[in-house]
Amino acid sequence: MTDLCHEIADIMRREQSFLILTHYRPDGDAIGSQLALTLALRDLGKTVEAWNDDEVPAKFKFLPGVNLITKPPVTPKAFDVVISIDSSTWQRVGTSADKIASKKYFINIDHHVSNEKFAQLNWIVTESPASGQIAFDLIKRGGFKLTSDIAQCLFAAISTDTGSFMFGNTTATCLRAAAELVETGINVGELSRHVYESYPYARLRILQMALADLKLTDHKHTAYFWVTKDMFATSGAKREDTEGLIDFARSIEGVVVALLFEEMEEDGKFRVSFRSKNSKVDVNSIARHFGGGGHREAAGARLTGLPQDVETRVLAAVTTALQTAGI
Ligand SMILES: [Mn+2]
Repeated sequence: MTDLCHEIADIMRREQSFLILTHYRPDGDAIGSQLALTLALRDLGKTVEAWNDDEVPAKFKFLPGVNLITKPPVTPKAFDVVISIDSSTWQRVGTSADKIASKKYFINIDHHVSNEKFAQLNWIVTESPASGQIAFDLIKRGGFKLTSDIAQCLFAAISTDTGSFMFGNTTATCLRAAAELVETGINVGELSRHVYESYPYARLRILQMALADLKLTDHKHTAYFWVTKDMFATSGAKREDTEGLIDFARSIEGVVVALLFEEMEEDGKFRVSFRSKNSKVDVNSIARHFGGGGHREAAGARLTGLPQDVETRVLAAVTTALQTAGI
């Protein structure tokens, strides 16, 4: 693929202290990839830290080594190597960025097309469905040991970013990687129960409220719904619980674009998630128009303004994209 893989593997062998970062509001790929690298480095006898501003979502707390992820410290620390994985921008690692006193090497590993190549060494594989698959490649080709602990983390990463091997980004390479991970002895059924069947009841409650107002537009090619601050308060759902809710809008027959509008805690701020079921509609470019980004088929953006205005602006951009695509 690229010899950046070997260059990074050499640095991992040669240097001693490491910091592994990923994006805030971490998803399965973020946590799984971050933990896999952290565990691989620990197995090499290295000093390694892993930070995140946000808590690990409850459903990923079963992953091996999850307690190694801490909040960034108050006082900045020095590292030989800082690796960011699955974060498309340096800003998305959150406050960790301000807690690094110094670093010799700065490495960025990611699969987002929107990656800003902010480090010294940028290993961006946009064909990879998950950062976990790039981490898998690094571990395999770098000559590191693929333990079943690491395999569990990588399987969780790849499984979640491919919608359990269901989305169009699921390639033969990805399934081969998954097969190798399973060969280490991991229990796929048990892992999937943690990841997909251990949701708090509050998540279903907020889903119930949100779906009550689901709307279709653009000749039923666009489905969208809202989660509001009121819904969070009434249901008791946490912010992390909205992950994956958009798939319910996406699952409707004939829907091409699914949107989830989420009202943030701060007044006038909104997070919009975008999904596309048609390769002709690139939601990454729609999200970029609003200062966000992601992948062609899954992206996000943060907008400010009045809720009605935010909704109108986003829907207008989606209508244009559908028309341009001839849908
Ligand atoms: Mn990812």
